[in-house]
Formats: sequence, C-alpha cells, structure tokens
Amino acid sequence: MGKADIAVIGMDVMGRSLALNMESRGYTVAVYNRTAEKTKIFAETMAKGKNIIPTYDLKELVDALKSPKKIMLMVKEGQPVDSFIESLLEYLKTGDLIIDGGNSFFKDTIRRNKTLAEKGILFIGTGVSGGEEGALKGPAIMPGGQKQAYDLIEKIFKDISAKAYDGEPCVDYMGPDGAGHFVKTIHNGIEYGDMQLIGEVVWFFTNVGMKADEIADIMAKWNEKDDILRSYLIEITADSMKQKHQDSDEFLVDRVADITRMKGTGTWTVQSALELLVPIPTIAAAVFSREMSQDKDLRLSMAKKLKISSSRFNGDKKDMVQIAHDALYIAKISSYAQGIALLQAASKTYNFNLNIGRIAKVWRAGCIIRAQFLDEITKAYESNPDLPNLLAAPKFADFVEKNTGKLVRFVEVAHQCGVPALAMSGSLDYILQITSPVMPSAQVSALQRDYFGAHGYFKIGGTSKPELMLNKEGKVREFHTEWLLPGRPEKEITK
Ligand code: NBP
Repeated sequence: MGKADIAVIGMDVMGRSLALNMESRGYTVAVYNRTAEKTKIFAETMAKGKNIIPTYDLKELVDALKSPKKIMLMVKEGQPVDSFIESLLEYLKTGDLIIDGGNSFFKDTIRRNKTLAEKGILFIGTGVSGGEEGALKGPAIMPGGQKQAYDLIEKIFKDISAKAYDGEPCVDYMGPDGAGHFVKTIHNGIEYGDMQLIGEVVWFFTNVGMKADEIADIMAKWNEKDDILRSYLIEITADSMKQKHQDSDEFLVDRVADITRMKGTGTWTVQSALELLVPIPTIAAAVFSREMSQDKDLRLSMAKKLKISSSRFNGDKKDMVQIAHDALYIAKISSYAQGIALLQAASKTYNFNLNIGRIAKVWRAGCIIRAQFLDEITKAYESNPDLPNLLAAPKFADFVEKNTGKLVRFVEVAHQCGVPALAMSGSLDYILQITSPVMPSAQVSALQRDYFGAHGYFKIGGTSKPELMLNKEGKVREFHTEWLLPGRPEKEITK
C-alpha cells in the first residue's frame, strides 16, 4: 500500500467519515484511536479492502506517513487535543503538520499554534461542518493557521470538501492561528439562531391549530427552488415533521420532549459577543431558549402557578403563513447581520483579517446553514467590502424596509396568542435599535450613571440634531453635572 498521505486520529463518527472521504478521493490514510477496539472494528468493517492503514500506537502511526507528516485530530475538544499534541511531539520533526479538526475553543487554538510554532511544528485549527454525512461526502471546511501550513493541506481539503452549485470547493484559508475555529464557532452560533427562528415559527403555527403534516407542507413550499428561505434547515424541518411516531398514529414531533441540549459553541459565540461588545440578541435568544427548554420541571410547575392570559388566533391562517414567511426571512437577515458583525469585531481584535464574502461562499454547501441566501451575502460584500452592516446591503435593505411590518405583526400576534418568540423579537429589536439615531432610554441611563457614579455623559446637538457634540479637534465632548451642589452646575470633562 505504501506510505500514507495523511493520518486521522479519532475513530468516532467524524474521524471515521473523514478518513473514508479522503480514501475515496485517492489518498492513503493512516488511522488511530485511543481505544484500540474502535480502530480494529473500523479496519474490519467500513475500511476493509480500502487504502486505510490501521495503527495501534502513535509511533506506528507517524512511521506510516510520508514526510512532511500531516496528522488530523478528530477528537473531543479540550484536554484530549492537548494530550495528543504532547504525545505526538516526540515523533514529529520541523515542518510537520498537526491539524485539529474538532470544535475547539479558538483561544486554545491560538495558544496551541504559538506553542507548536516555537517547536517548528505547523498547526491548523479548522472547523469541519456538516456532521457525519458532511464529513463522509463533503463538509464545509474553515481552516486557520500559518498560510504555509494551509498550503500543505489545501489540495486534500479541496478534494474532500463539499462543492457549491458552481463547482467551487467549500474550503478557504480563513486567517492566522484561531481564525478557522472562530469562524466555525460563529457558524454554529448562526446555526443556533436559524434553528430557533424556524422553531418559533413552527411553534406559532402549531399553536394556531395546524397539524405537523400541514406545517411540513408549508416548510416544503418554503424550500422550493428560488424561494428566499430555501435552505437545508427548512428542508429537514419539512422532512422530519412528516415523520410518524413508531408506536402510535401521532407525529414524532408531537412526542419529542421540548428539551434542546447543546455542546458549547453557541455559548462561546455569546461569550465572545460579550467580550467584544457586539450585540447578538437573536443568537443569544437561541442559547437562552435552549437553557429555558432544559428546565422542564420548572416550566411545568410555573405553568400551574401562573396563568398568563392569551387570545385565540382568529385571523386568516393563509395570510399569516405569508406574513410568517417574510418575517422569518427578515429575522434571518438580522441574525446573520449580528453574526457577521461579531466576525468583523473579532477580525480586528485578533488580527484574523477575515473576508466575509469568502466565508459566506464556504458556507454555501456541506454545512448545516447552507442556503441560497448566502450567495446574496457574498455578492453584498464583494460589491462593497466596507458595508457597515449586512442590513445596509441594498438588496436586504430594500426587503427589510418594505416588509419589517410583517415581523412586527408576527411578534405581536405570537405574543397575543401566548407564544414566546424571543429570537424573532430579538431580530426585530436589533433592526429597530441599529436604525435608531437616538436609543430609547440610553440617554436616561447615561444620566443615571452620572448621577450616582459621576461617570460623565456625552451630549447631542438637540432633539432634531441627534449627532454627537464634538470639540474643535473632532473629539466627542464629555460632561458631568454636579448633582449635589446647589444649582447643579454642568462642567465639561477634559482629559
Ligand atoms: P466525539 O466528540 O464524541 O469524540 C470522540 C473521540 O474523542 C474518540 O476518538 C475518543 O476516543 C476521543 N477521546 C475522548 Br471522548 N476523550 C479522550 C481522551 N481523554 N483522550 C484521547 N481521546 C479521547 O467524536 P465526534 O462526534 O466524531 O467529533 C469529533 C470532533 O469533531 C469533536 O471535536 C466534535 O466537536 C467535532 N464535530 C463533531 C460533529 C458531529 O456532528 N458529531 C460535527 C462537527 C464537528 P475513545 O474512542 O478512546 O473514547
């Protein structure tokens, strides 16, 4: 069989599928797993007769590889990644490459990249999206690390990646050290947002009396060619909602408990947003909703203790479906605008040099958020890389200007019917806030902070002049009121 082109460590769903994918594109792959039994079973079943070399210790794995050695870790994030890196160092030489393809925290990737670079070992931290099927047939791949390291792996990644409808491989160099894992984290955060928004619309339809198969038909229609909502998540919503429960005549969705668990990338997205001062209310709402979903006992008991009044929906269902369609599209644009703003802020802070148009291109196939809508994002940033926010892109701005009333209506009717819509409202309020020259109550809280803590405040030109007051040098002027002195004099703070 000769020496292997690449090694994969971690023979669980993702590692096995990636190894098979690589082999199917003509590469010889060496594999290893901490628990030897999994490697053995893989070699005797799925990998049987294929150019896959099972190995049972790390020296054997490294020896099976051509130089420079390329080793891809597909193991649980955190300590397992550090411990494999530590063990591999004994066998690697300058110029060899370790790739971490798990969902690692980007700051860990920055740290690992630095430590390994000091030892002459190249390191790529990459997002691999698309789950088991994507890994097997073609995932979206988001690698970050030294450009020189990416050059070593580019051909393999291009060969195994998903291909968009125009044939372009869904992989691109994201940027240095943690860039790839950061982009994958935000991809997952956006995915949380998409799932929650769809979930809220479906739950609204259920609450106005629609059956699961009726909703599945609506979703299938929303996934038709050229529909603005057409996407993988709408497609699988339509498909999964038709599924009948095995032991009864009910639909499976009506028997599935309303508990959504999570692994961590959504939480990391929100934590990064807090750190970088970027509001992402839709994605945060999705994380908070999963948290609330998990406390089933509390919700059951609170439902008995508090009776919140609500009205029955007595409008036209057909009209409401059309309203919900456009409302969902606007909410999605708003959510992506938030995720992209976070990518841009991180790009500045961590010098990732991210290219939003190219990131959207990588997400067009293979990954969970794949959608035809992503093409519009690429076009928007290709025609204007300096867009202040996705909502300002002419095509989106036009739709949002004409149709935000539908999102307002959706949130209003959902709330009247007692249906929570945290993410849909988050999307709406994001649009309302970002287009407010003066933020409601922000002025009041600025004054409160100055009153109790002498924290200072800025001033605007007047009620019809919302621009900040500047000094001759163009700097914002800051003021403080002496609240405890007679006459409460105002003074300008000079620093
Ligand atoms: P898991 O995330 O479940 O990890 C299983 C692998 O990690 C096995 O090889 C296991 O070895 C190894 N491992 C564990 Br667990 N603890 C270890 C330790 N202390 N030392 C050494 N090895 C250890 O597998 P997966 O679902 O295939 O995912 C792999 C990576 O890809 C993860 O980072 C995941 O977040 C990411 N990812 C997963 C998906 C997905 O849909 N599943 C999608 C995208 C990305 P063992 O067999 O000896 O226990």
